Amino acid sequence: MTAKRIARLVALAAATLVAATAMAQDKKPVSETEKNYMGAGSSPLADVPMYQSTNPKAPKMTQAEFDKARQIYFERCAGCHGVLRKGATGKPLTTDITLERGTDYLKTFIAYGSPAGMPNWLTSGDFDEATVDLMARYVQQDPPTPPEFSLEDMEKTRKEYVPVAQRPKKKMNNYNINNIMSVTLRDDGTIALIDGDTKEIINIVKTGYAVHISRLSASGRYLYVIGRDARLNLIDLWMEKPDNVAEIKVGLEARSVETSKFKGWEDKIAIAGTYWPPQFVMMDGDTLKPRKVVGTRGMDINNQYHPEPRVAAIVASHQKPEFLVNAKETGKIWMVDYTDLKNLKTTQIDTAKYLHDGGFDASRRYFMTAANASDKIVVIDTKTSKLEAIVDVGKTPHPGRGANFKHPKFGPVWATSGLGDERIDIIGTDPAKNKANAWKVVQTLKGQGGGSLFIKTHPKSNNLWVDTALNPDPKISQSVAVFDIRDLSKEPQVIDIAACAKIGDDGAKRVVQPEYNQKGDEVWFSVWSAKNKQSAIVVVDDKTRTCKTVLNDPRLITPTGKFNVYNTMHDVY
Ligand code: DHE
Repeated sequence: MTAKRIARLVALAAATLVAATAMAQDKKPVSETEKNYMGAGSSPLADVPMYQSTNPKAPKMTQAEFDKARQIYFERCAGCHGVLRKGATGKPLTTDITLERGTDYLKTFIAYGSPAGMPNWLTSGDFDEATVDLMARYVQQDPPTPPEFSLEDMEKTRKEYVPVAQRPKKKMNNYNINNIMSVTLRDDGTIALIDGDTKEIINIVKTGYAVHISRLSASGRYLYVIGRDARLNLIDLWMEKPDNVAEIKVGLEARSVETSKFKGWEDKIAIAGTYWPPQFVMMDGDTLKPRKVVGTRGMDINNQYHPEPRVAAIVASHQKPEFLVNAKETGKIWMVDYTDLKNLKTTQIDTAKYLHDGGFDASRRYFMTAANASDKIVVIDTKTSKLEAIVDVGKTPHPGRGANFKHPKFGPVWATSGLGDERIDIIGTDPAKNKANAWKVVQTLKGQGGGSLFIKTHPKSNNLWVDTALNPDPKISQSVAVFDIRDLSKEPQVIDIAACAKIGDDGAKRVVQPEYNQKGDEVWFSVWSAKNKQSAIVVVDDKTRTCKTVLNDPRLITPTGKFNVYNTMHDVY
């Protein structure tokens, strides 16, 4: 064995030990699946000009090397370590830490990974030796800071394609709007509007880059679509052919959008949250004119300052004129009263880290949201604007908006699946009539495995569908498990949805996100392959659990999320 190799192995052992110790003190290890998910979308910040200070203690890099490393960092690393490298799912990589560790240590860490979840970039074949060296030197430079994005910056990007006065005064088409599906075509920068009754594509609408979610205005007329590049599109479903009527860029990177739902405030206000800058903005619902920006930077639940609390899920309260805004890294949920934007009233509720996705219970009083790094579900009472409970669940819960149903024994419940293990946790949600079961895991089901992103049912259905889209085993990622709500002791049926699509052996064909039609008698699944491969949507008959229709129009490029107008409007899930 060469001296160089011995030195490397010693350094590796040291790195592993440090990582394991840090992990024990800091947070739980992250699985391959979770890592892939967190870094799922390369950050749109890679191409943004940034402020750069120089650190004389850092190893030398040419400008070309720095630019290359910065690109790689935002494509591969920022999702876990954060834009400012303050740490999120991954560890902090600020220069006080990296300069002390030094190039050799960092190279080992980058090359071989750690048990806490750092990928083995060299041995996996993703990086060569030169790239490992480049990245080890890069993380010792001061982190480049992307620009802020003010209300004026937003306003400059705003376009009203069809001014309010020129929009239809009534519905101008014959579509059953309530049953339209807005389908994310992730890598195409578009959404497909699909008529849920006829399964015909109504329009493919240009939107932001790697679109994330669609949400509806309270009336169901307006559809809001947010891209990862923070471009927000407003689509009018009353038009003869529904299309964009307005657009704005609300920041540099984003995932969430929602609209005011409280009585008297229907369709009035839209809100979008950004990952960068860490803030949220409230806008006029029909024109997207920005009215108020609020930063989320500040202390976390442990009273530590965090410069980059990304805004994750946002929901609109049905109890009060308020939005609930998840600040991921601080573990705080902001309740934002939207009645008076000049004299803005906000309440911050300390919960757990890192807040991600969630939805309401069936009564629409309680907001149930995942604190994924803590393996917990946080429950907020939107009537009292207070923390109601924090419930321990399986590893890295990921409910989407979750699934509500009446359990034969425990009454009203809400369920989540997760990324980290096969557990499906069922939580009692009725403190008024079923107090003993409220905010407790009343039953745990065993799904197909980890890598689950979404779980779904419908008030008219007896089925509980669980995807496993990110499970490393293709047999599992291409199929779904379906449980009978009337008897949850029964083994789930496993349905090979990808096989129903009949799109050949090529492509990943990950089956993702069950979504019901309005009636609750069909459930739609995306069969998600890469951009250059055939994807599809499979519609399953909910009663017979058999594949009913396959949508394989070549325009359906990388379909992921699907949002039924009625169910999204009314928080039916
Ligand atoms: Fe999502 C919801 C963030 C990767 C599909 N995703 C959300 C929400 C957040 C979020 C904060 C909740 C929004 C809300 O309710 O207001 N997602 C992130 C990420 O940060 C992450 C981990 C990595 C990234 O870089 O984006 C990520 N998400 C993905 C994917 O890879 C998925 C599977 C495919 C895709 O389209 O990119 C994906 N996320 C979705 C979907 C929803 C979602 C379909 C909405 C589910 C719903 O039923 O409401």
